[in-house]
Amino acid sequence: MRLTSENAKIYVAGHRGMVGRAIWSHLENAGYTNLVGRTSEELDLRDPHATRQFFEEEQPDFVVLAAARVGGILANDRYPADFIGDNLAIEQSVINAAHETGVKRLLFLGSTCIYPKQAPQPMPEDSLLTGPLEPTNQWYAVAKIAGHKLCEAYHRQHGDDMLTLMPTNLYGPGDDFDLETAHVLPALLRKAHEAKGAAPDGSDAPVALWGSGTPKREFLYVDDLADAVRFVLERPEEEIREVAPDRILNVGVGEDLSIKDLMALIQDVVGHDGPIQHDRSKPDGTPRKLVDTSRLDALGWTADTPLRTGIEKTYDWFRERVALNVER
Ligand code: GFB
Repeated sequence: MRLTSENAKIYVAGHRGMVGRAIWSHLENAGYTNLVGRTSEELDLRDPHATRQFFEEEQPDFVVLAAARVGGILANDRYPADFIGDNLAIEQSVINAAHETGVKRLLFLGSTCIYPKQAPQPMPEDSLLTGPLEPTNQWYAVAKIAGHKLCEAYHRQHGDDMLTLMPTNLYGPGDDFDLETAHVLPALLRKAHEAKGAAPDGSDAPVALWGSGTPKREFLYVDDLADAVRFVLERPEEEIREVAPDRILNVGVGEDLSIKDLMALIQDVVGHDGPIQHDRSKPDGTPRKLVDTSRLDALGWTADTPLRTGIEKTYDWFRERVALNVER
């Protein structure tokens, strides 16, 4: 028996971002007709008073907190105050308002950068806070750890049904393709696309790969995360308590690859065979962050979009929407 009825009012915080948009359409397709969203212009979630007023007015039954300031390794390293400050403010506003207005379940989305730089691979949920963080994204990581701890604290002190999903690196339609702020997969897709035939002699121009290319990353297609969000939202509390007494669940695909191999796969999808140049002035970040997915496996969920399929879908979206605007 699932926790959520079809007319349950579900507030998707951050419904216009890559993740929130995928969650919204996935919930609609699953038959949920009572979804609520606000753009950041309509409601600044960093403002606790405006957020509380919104919760009082709308009285959502369920909340998915996908709103966050996100970005790739360079953005995290360059804008630490934004990454820790904005995300802490959003979490405080939304999680506190959910508690104060009696939301049935709040699902908070974190990120696997919260685990220690040298965590055992694959990283189990209980490796949290067992070692130092990766410096480049410690700001975002501390904010996401605080958000998870706030959910855990409300559960312990007040019995609130709040829990955290920890997705691995996400990608897909609606991603950020700005080369300064993007994550690696969309950045390399755009670079390879724009380098095709761009050399003076009409051959493919070189693509600049940041760092050594040796770090390994795991990539989860955003629609699979959206399915995991729906799946966990529907789980009865006793099932959650059984596998995740500490209220945290990793979401991943169970395999990773080096950035170098990702580049080769993207070149194959895009049809780029120019040279790859390493920009060693850029950071490698954490050497690896593969997540242990045994808790979600135990609940009966696994991801099902192969990496190549997800890259092809993302590239199609990019060409239809982003490349044209950028080229214009
Ligand atoms: O995806 P990414 O920016 O973030 O970088 P993280 C992953 C790896 O790809 C790093 C390399 O080793 C980068 O040096 N890389 C190679 C590139 N070429 C590029 C490029 O053109 N652009 C980018 N962006 N990377 C993020 C955290 O860490 O993971 C966030 O900073 C969040 O806070 C996210 O947690 C999930 O995977 O290293």
